[in-house]
Amino acid sequence: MAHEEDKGGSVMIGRLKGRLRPAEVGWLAIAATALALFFGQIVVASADDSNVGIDKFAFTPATLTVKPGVTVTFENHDGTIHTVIGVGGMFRSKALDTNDKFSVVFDKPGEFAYFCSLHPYMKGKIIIAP
Ligand SMILES: [Cu+2]
Repeated sequence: MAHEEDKGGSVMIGRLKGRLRPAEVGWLAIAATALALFFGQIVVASADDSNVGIDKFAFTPATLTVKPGVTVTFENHDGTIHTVIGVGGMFRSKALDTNDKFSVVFDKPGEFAYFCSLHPYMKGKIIIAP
């Protein structure tokens, strides 16, 4: 049966098959699939996700502009508890301890100001622009 399949293939494939053992061909296929998945995930991540760090009592970046439908994740890098509270009650995190995360999906265009309820001078803004 294997010989019948070889007849249908091109000369190049025939040569490759001659040089590589079936196990090697299998590993090549797995490696190619892994690479495709890896790069696919990177592209998806940059299109759909964005991050705001909380560093030294400041939201970084203080103003973030993203497209509608993007998930914005806030992550507290400080050794102090912070919160992320949307002005007007649009969203509200729990108390975020060190390395805690809080995500918001912004579906509609607009500007969304937020602050930390424990340190009200900590302010930021998410701009959703199509
Ligand atoms: Cu704070």
